[in-house]
Amino acid sequence: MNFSHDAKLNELAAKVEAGERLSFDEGVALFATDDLPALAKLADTMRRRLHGLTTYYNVNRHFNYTNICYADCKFCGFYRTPRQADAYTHNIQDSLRIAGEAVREGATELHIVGGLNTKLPFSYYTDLLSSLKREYPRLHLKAFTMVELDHMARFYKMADEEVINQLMRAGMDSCPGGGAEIFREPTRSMICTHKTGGERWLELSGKAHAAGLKTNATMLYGHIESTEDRVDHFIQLREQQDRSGGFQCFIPLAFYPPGTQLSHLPGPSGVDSLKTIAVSRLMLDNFPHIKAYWVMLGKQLAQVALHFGANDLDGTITEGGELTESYSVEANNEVKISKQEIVALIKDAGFEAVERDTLYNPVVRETAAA
Ligand code: V47
Repeated sequence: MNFSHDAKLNELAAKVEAGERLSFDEGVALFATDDLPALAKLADTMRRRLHGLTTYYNVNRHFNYTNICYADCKFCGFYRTPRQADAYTHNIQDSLRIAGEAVREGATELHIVGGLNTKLPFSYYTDLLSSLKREYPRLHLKAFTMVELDHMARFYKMADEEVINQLMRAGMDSCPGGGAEIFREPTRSMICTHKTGGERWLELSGKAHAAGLKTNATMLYGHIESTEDRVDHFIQLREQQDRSGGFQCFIPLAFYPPGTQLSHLPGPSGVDSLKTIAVSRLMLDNFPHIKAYWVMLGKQLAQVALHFGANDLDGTITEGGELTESYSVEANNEVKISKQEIVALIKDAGFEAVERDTLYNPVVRETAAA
């Protein structure tokens, strides 16, 4: 089927239709195309084969337990040093209050992440999880990135498996996909010198999967990385998924420059974001879900991204997420969307909205307003 003025894209369309895996060079070629409608069609073909018209969202809340972090990543506007006036660490009481609000608003998931804070004992993390689980046993705790797990293993001198097992016993149900950034060197070291390396991030994902956890994966794009860095990132994730199989969802994160050490950069354009979503859908043939994260894309671009291969809009999120509040491209950093608004975005784009839990099971509510 020829539907593009780009001959290479027509060749790749045949491969995608036959369900064949795309190579590194083909990923680079997809990014190079100017035929955006044809790229959208290709990614949408794959998305519809996997999910039909179903587009997922969830009712969740982000909880950032501390903003104190020693990693000093150049792209991050969230972290503080312990002496800064607005540095904080939430205690268990704060956490229970925030989780309680989330549950009353109908949240099925609490997304828990924080900085690398050397003042905390390991028991801080297990107490946090077990208190939340005790009080709200039905709330899914999607907690700690591979970077936090790596920090715990090294700082508390524990085996990776021991860290994972103890956190699981305390109540960790799955892990979010943060901290992946860009795996390839030298780019990774240029933007996050002191962070867990790419290989180690992937190794820990494999160990989390082996322990029975589902995890997500992200990629931070639109800063200093090259097209080759992005495609390499997809291939490394795809190979890890072949090995361990526990990734649920890929989330491309559009770089938001204000307040960071890279604030002079423009961030990605709308076209670049749509291409990145589409190419990730096509390259990550063993990832079930691609999320258009509206907080970083903006609601309108996230809606359009549903036609470029994305099948998930993430969640209602609501306040209490200091990390996301300082990032959002939405007016006045407003990180808020109602369930009705997210459903309307999906329907208006021509898709069917399905509320999911963290593990992509449909959520059935007793009342429409719940
Ligand atoms: O790891 C940091 C990114 C991530 C900036 O798993 C930035 O469902 C843009 O991982 N501009 C944290 N992005 C967020 C994250 C996430 C979000 C939503 C859902 C899930 C999930 C995971 O945010 C960090 C980093 O890659 N980030 N600074 C910035 N200035």
